[in-house]
Amino acid sequence: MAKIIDGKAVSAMIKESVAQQTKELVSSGIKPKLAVVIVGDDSASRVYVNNKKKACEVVGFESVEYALSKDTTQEELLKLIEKLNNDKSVNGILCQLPLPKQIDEEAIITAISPLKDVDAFHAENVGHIMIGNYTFLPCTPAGVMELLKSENIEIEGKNCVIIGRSNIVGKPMSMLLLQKNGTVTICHSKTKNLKEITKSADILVAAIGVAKFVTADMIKPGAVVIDVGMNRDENGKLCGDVDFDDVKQTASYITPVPGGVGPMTIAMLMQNTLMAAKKQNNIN
Ligand code: L34
Repeated sequence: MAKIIDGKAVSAMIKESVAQQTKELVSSGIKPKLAVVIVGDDSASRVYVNNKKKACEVVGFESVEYALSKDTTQEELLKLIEKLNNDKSVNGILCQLPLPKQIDEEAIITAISPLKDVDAFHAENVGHIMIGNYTFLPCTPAGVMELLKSENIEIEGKNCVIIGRSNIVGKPMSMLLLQKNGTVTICHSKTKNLKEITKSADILVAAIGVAKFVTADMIKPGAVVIDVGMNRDENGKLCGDVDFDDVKQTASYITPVPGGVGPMTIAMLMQNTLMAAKKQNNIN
């Protein structure tokens, strides 16, 4: 039976450390500020954005929300981004994805100043991640790395298999695991013999977006299973990409949904925003 990795607890510890450092910054007159942009009325995005604003409050940041209607044009959004880029009081800009169809996500990500890009989605920051000299960590993959660290799970020389190749999770996740000397395989919808590959994984990261996709027969006994998915099951209940009850019998460690990777994404966003505020004020 797998040990459940408590993402809520690890996230609380990271936020505590951010809160401590924030106190010091505030006492020298600097209060980190995150601008959160949400376009449209996606209910999941609303929940995540609310969690982010709550976290800002917990760690002592200021946060400001820009909630735009679903018919917002790309030009209007670009104008807002430009305003936030030029606003010296704003340290971090987060534009919650997905965006409505009329807006080109790539164009928006590119418009955000790399210095305020606390998601680390801008090509410049992605490039830094690829080279290995990064300031901003991609929040979700960095959160996964923290979960592994919290249980002293070794990565070096391990077979690390990621299902999913998104720019937000799969691709940057592969870079962070590689940085720690894992042997990394990325699987996706065109992968042949998926089960054969996942069965070779010592560490399996599921970032597919299909409820309960990963079942026990796809797992090597004793594997570490990290669930990045955020779906609703047939009863409308929140669930991950991993069939938790099934896989927990076979894995050595497993992350739950909710309470696993989700809270970590938010903790790492807090860390990035703190970092942005420090950098912009020439502090270490
Ligand atoms: N720009 N867009 C941008 N940055 C991001 O880092 C994200 N992501 C993903 C979607 N779009 C984004 C998030 O914030 C996913 N994501 C995210 C953040 C938080 C949570 C889940 C996804 C979260 O708080 N999950 C809770 C449960 C939430 C619920 O009750 O619905 C959990 O315990 O997993």
